[in-house]
Amino acid sequence: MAMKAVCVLTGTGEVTGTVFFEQQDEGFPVKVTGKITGLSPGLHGFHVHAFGDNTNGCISAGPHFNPYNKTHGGPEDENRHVGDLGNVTAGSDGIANISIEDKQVSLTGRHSIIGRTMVIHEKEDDLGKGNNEESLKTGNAGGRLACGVIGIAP
Ligand SMILES: [Cu+2]
Ligand SMILES: [Zn+2]
Repeated sequence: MAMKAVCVLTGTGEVTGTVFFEQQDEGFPVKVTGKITGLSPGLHGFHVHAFGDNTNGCISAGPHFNPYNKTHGGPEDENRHVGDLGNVTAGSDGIANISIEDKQVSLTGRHSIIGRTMVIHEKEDDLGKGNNEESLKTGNAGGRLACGVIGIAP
């Protein structure tokens, strides 16, 4: 059986997006698809953050979702936050088409991402390779352009 989730991202600026998640039989990988518009061309960090709280905007979502207490990394790394989905790439039209298959984010179980927040960032995520302290926490991805709470989809 497939489990599906959806997230509508909004912020204080131009950036908006919709992201879809699909998981078959509680297994991996989970498919993440969708589109984000209004971005500057290039790479933008894309993560699941811990809380589904947007009361003071995207900042209320807290740090990257990290149930195993690891350091920040890239999606292909063993050592990463569960929420580390890496970067999405916007074209010269400011549109990022998302097509990711991830082996750690899950829509079921104890560490489900349902009810947490998806965030798109101002800058590129250095995937923990920036040689400074912040790189191992946030990937130096900068401000939070838009975000939304991940919810159960039909
Ligand atoms: Cu983030
Ligand atoms: Zn992280």
